[in-house]
Order: sequence, then structure tokens, then C-alpha cells
Amino acid sequence: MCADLVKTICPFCGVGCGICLKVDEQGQLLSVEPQQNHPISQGKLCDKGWSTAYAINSDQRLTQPLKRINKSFYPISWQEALTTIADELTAIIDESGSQAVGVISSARASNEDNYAAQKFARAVLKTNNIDHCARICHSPTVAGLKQSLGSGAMTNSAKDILETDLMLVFGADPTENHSILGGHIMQAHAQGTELIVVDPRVTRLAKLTPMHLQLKLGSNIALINALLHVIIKEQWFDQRFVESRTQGFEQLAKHVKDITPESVESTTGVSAELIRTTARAYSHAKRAMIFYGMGITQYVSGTNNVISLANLALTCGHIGKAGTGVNPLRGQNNVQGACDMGCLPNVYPGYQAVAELENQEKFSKAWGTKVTQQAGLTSLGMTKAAQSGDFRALLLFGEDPVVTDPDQNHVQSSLKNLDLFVVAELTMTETAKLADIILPAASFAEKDGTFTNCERRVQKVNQAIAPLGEAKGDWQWLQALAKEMGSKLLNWQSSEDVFNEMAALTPPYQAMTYQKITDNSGLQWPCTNETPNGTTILHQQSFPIGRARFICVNQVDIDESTDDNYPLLLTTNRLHFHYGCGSMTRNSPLLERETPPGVLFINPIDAKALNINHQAPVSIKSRRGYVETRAMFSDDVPVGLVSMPYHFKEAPSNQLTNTAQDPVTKMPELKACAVVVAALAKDQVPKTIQQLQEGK
Ligand SMILES: Nc1nc2c(c(=O)[nH]1)N[C@H]1C(S)=C(S)[C@@H](COP(=O)(O)OP(=O)(O)OC[C@H]3O[C@@H](n4cnc5c(=O)[nH]c(N)nc54)[C@H](O)[C@@H]3O)O[C@H]1N2
Ligand SMILES: Nc1nc2c(c(=O)[nH]1)N[C@H]1C(S)=C(S)[C@@H](COP(=O)(O)OP(=O)(O)OC[C@H]3O[C@@H](n4cnc5c(=O)[nH]c(N)nc54)[C@H](O)[C@@H]3O)O[C@H]1N2
Ligand code: SF4
Ligand SMILES: [Mo]
Repeated sequence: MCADLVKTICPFCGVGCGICLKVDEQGQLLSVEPQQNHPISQGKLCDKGWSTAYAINSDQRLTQPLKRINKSFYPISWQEALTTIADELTAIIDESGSQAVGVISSARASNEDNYAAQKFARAVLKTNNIDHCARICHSPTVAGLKQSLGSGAMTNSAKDILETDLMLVFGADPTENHSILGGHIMQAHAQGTELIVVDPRVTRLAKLTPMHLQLKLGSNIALINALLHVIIKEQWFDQRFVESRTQGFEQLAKHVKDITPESVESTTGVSAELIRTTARAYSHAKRAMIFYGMGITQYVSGTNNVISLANLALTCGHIGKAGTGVNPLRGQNNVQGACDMGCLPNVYPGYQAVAELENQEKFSKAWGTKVTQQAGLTSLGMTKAAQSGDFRALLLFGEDPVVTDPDQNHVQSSLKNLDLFVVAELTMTETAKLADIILPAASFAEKDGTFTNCERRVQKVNQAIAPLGEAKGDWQWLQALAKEMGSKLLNWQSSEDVFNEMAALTPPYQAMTYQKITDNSGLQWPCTNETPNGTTILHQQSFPIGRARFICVNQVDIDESTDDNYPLLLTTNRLHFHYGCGSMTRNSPLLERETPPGVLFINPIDAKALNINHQAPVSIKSRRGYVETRAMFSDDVPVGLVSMPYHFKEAPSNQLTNTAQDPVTKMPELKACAVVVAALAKDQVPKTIQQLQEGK
């Protein structure tokens, strides 16, 4: 019998759909339903949203702390776990200093958990070594849009999709990855809104429009500069907007003067004619929205790619109004929030720069302890420093870098080199298997708190069931650990206490309270005393930096090119039915039956040349690693390009990926590397990476 229906938020992607968890009288989770009147999802959910109960009710859940001795894990009490961690952390800091320890937090956990994580790092451990998966996701958005516009977030709102005239989807696959928004885009297009897709693969949206620019991998800036060239040469730009709201246009005009569509045809693979048609359509639309994703950010040129898109929108004045904007489709349910909370080495909550003395003083005063001035390491910086032994202890929660970070062999050897590795997780992930201590974490259904979705909407997450077994919420175990280390600085009675402390220190969240968030079905930041009801559209009157900046950027080639030994390019993407490392979605039999456990998409022309049949076993090798899986014929990938999702721990594409990084943000080039693909014997079952690593 149903005793309760608890309103909360889907724990998967950044759309932030509203769900209800149905709980029986014994406090057991029965099922999931959509919230009928939710501002974005309006009674709909995608397959993952419907399957959340499987993800958290699973018999795979960790229910007590575990300690590793050699290769086996043994249950221990929370007290023993906390004492062991506290003693070892203290000893390492005494010996090697605070730079040798750090925290990786989670864009899947709440704002409260993330605020606590960065405060634990900065106030208790005295280090700025705090980071999370945004590093390998939208860190170029945070850095790029900050330079161009003064704020690194989606400028508009989801509802604007139904108020625009043209949608330019650039390096994003929203029907698979932001499915409810992808549905809105399809709906708007069906009602006559123009759709342009820029993607090397033929995505579901690309199939709907004749305006598909199937560019070569990583040629974004060349293409955008050519679009700018046409728009400026033909005087199709918005002169009034450029003059009144921007700076640096003259230099930009000079910069793109010779970048004609013809001159980039061979770099981009897009015809000059299609570039001209696109330039005309985007600049002539009354209102046009840009949506972009990992096809822009996951390159060594990630930050410049983002800047380039900002240049395009600013040139045409498509910003600061309904139905316009530069809209990064933030990925994880709370990645916007984890960034807002300051889980990045260079900023405190609300993007207040760590390097500025005034901010150091503000946080030292607020927290009652002196914070360090020393610059922090990024997540990949911490794993790199672990190789040399300079970085010795890592607390990580709600991430599975062994599956999701580039160059798996490097990640595994770095994590093994740590003196202390603590993982707080829902289940035994590939990363948790390397931990010294594993802490059982409470899932979103077992927590109160908030998530901030991709349109900056801070939404209330409500506890529906008790934590499973001895599981604890992330801020709660961080607080307990701080106490064990003799610190009273993390001293809260409830999630609301954490939120209130955070809001007082985080200007864009200043006027938010739990009650107001609940009453308004979420509030979009900035929500300040001047804008108490939040802000649906950014930059309407001015930019946080006054005038927006045009910044000239040049095309940068992808780091790794093909050669005789590695003749194909590999890109990585997502599948609708699975999420991230798969540790949650793969617990659902409904989702699991939809895809094989690993797949390589290959054009039939390439496959034929390599003697590979549809669904046949294949090997894929890069300069860093080797995996085996099955081939799937697909005309959606062009000849010369193969593609793999990264959800499958059996056949992880991150065995192969390149760690070459964007110099500004250290974003690795997850979207391009060179590989060689070969047919395996017809009746051979592809070996999992675990079998390969154990030499079986
Ligand atoms: N089902 C599902 N949904 C998810 C996730 C998931 O794991 N599964 N993850 C969530 C997360 S964390 C994120 S960040 C988002 C990501 O969502 P998206 O940004 O949509 O992610 P991807 O599928 O990785 O890449 C997007 C597209 O970029 C294209 N691309 C590759 N290279 C280039 C290029 O040089 N130029 C252009 N223009 N395009 C290129 C790819 O072909 C692909 O179609 O999804 C979120 N939603
Ligand atoms: N090759 C390739 N690699 C990629 C990408 C790509 O496109 N290509 N995309 C990158 C991107 S954009 C991202 S964002 C990363 C994502 O990489 P990760 O963040 O490592 O991926 P997730 O699957 O989201 O892992 C989250 C983990 O958090 C756990 N979890 C969920 N909720 C909670 C909670 O409340 N508390 C705790 N403690 N744990 C919780 C889940 O069980 C899961 O194991 O992957 C990156 N890796
Ligand atoms: S679109 Fe995203 S937030 Fe909505 S139900 Fe699907 S996974 Fe959940
Ligand atoms: Mo992401």
C-alpha cells in the first residue's frame, strides 16, 4: 500500500526533471512517477528517470564501511573507519604538508554535500586541492564564458526553446543525453522552429534537418570563424548590439577577414555553400539559441571553442533576450551546483577567486580559520602528482575515475600509488576496488538538500527513505571526519543549516531559502535581494564584466593524428539508456536489456575493408591501451571515424583516450584519439578489460 509520495529531483542528468518517489508504510521505495506540474518535465520522464528506483534499491548497494587488506575487503565500524582515516590524514599532513592531500567531490551529490567538501578541504585540510568531474566536462565553459560574458552558465532557460526561431545544436546530442530537453527541441522543430546541427556524427536531431554540418572532428573554431567572416562581410551582424554592449569587435573583424568559407572547406569538411547558408540563417533569425555540449568542450581547444561560440552569439546580438543565448547543456544532475559551491581549485563558492586576498579574508573570517593562499591541484593534477608520490592521500566521493577519466592504465597506477585512498560510494565501483577504506554513501532518495540544474534552477531534493544499512549522507560523514580530526568547523544540525551558511557566502544564492525554493518549484540564480524571484535570462541589461568581450581565437588541430599504425580516429559519446560509469543505470534490467555491454560503432565501408562483420568481435588499440568488444555497423559515423560510449566497465573507451589537455582548464581531449581496429577470430568472445588485465 502506498503511504507516501515524496517530491524530489531525478538524480541523473542536468535537465533536473521532477519525480515522485512512492514509499510504502514500511518505508520501502516502491516506484517512481513523474511530477505532473514540474516547470521543465511537466509530467514526463526519460527511461533513466523512470528507472531511478533500480539504481538505488539495488542489492549491490554498500551498507557498511569496508577496509581493504591486500585484495579483500572486510567490514569495519564507522568509528574504526573514521579513526583510521583521521589518523592517517593527520600523519600525512604532518609529514608532507597539506598540498599532499585533497578531495574529489561529486556532481551527483547535493549542493550541501559539495559545499561541505570544499569547506573540509579548505578549512580543515588547509588545501585548495578540491575538484570534481566538471574538470572533464564543462570546465572550458566556466573559463571561456567567464572571459567572454563574465559568467559561465546557461544564459537562458529551458522554456525558451518554445519561444525561439532557430536552434543551433553544436556538439551536443540532446535527444540521448538531455532527453526531455531534446524532446522540447523536436517539438519546437515540428512546429516550425529552424534547426541546425553541427556534429561529426549523424545524431537523431541531425536526421531531422537538411542543415546538418557534418564537420571533421575538432574543426569547430575554423568553422565558427568562417561563419563570422560571412556575417561580418555581408554586414549581417547586429550593429546596435555590438556598439552598445560589446568590446573588441574591430579586432575580431580583422581576425576573420581572410577566413573565407572556401579556405576552411578542407579543414572542416563542410562545403562553403552550407557555411554561407548557416551564417545567413543564424544571423537573420529574429531569435536564435545556441546549445552546445561535449563536442565543444572535450578538446585541447575546449576553452577557445567556447569563446568562439560566444563570439558568434554576440556578433548577432542573440543574447540577453528570450529565445536567444549561449546555452551549455550542463551534464550531471548537480554539476552546475558543484561548480557554484566552489568545488574547483581556483574559486570559493559563487566563483569568488581564491587568488584574491579580499576573498581569502572573507572566507577566513566566515569560517573562523585562516585559509591557505597556495593554488590547488585539479583532479587530473592530483592523480598525476600521485604518480610521483608528491600527492599522498585522496578522499573521493561519487565519481568513478577508473572508468570515466582518460587513460585508464595511468589512472589505476596513480590511485594505487596513494598512501591513503578513501572512496564514498553507493556500490563497489572499479574505483572503489582500489580504495583503502570504502564508506557507504546515502543516495539522493535518502537525503534532503538541493540540486542546481543546467538552467541554474536550484531545486529541492527531499528525503523519501532512510539511508540503506549504515549508509550516511556525504556532508554528514565529512562532518564526522572533521570532528574526528579535532575540528568543529563543520558543525551543522541539518541540510538546511548547511544551505543557509552557504547562501550567506555565495552572492548568486543570497536570497534563497528552502521554503522559497519549494514554493517556487525551484529558483534560478542569481537570486539576490535585487532579484528575489531569481533570474530566467542572464545579461539582459549588462554583462557582469560591463561590456561583453570579443576574443580572437585560432583553429587548433586535435592532438593526436592518424598514421599507418593507428589509421582511424576514435571519438566517444553517450547512449540514451546508460549513464556515466553505468554503476546506477546498469542495475536496471529494463535499461540493461537495451544495449550490449560495450560496443564500437563503425561505418560499414571501414568494417568491410577490415573484414569485420556486424556484431563481430573486434579489438581496438591506441597508443595507451587495448580493449575488445563487438562492432556495430552504423552509417551515423563517417568513414575514417569510429565511436565508442564510455559507460561499460567491461570495454571502457577510456583505456584508449588521450590525456592531452586544454592549457587553460586542463580538460583532456576525450573526443579524439587515433586507434587501430582489428577483427578477432569469428567465434571468440571479446575479453573484458578485467580479464585482459588479469591475463586470463
Ligand atoms: N544517457 C545519458 N545522458 C547523459 C549522460 C550519460 O552518461 N548518459 N551524461 C551526462 C553528462 S555528464 C553530460 S556532460 C552530458 C553530455 O551530453 P553531450 O554533450 O550531448 O555528450 P556527448 O554525447 O558526449 O557528445 C556530444 C556530441 O558531440 C559530438 N562531437 C564530437 N566531436 C565534435 C566536434 O569536434 N564538433 C562538434 N560540433 N561536435 C562534436 C559527438 O558526435 C556527440 O554527438 O550528458 C548528460 N546526460
Ligand atoms: N571517454 C569519455 N570519458 C568521459 C566522458 C566522455 O564523453 N568520454 N565524459 C566525461 C564527463 S562529461 C563526465 S561528467 C564524467 C563523469 O564521470 P563520473 O562522475 O565518474 O561518472 P558517474 O557515473 O556520474 O559517477 C558517479 C558515481 O557517483 C555515485 N553516486 C551517485 N550519487 C551519489 C551520492 O549522492 N553520493 C556518493 N558518494 N556517490 C554517489 C554513483 O554510484 C557513481 O558511481 O565522465 C567523463 N568521462
Ligand atoms: S532527462 Fe535527465 S533529468 Fe529528466 S528524467 Fe531523463 S535523466 Fe532524469
Ligand atoms: Mo559531464
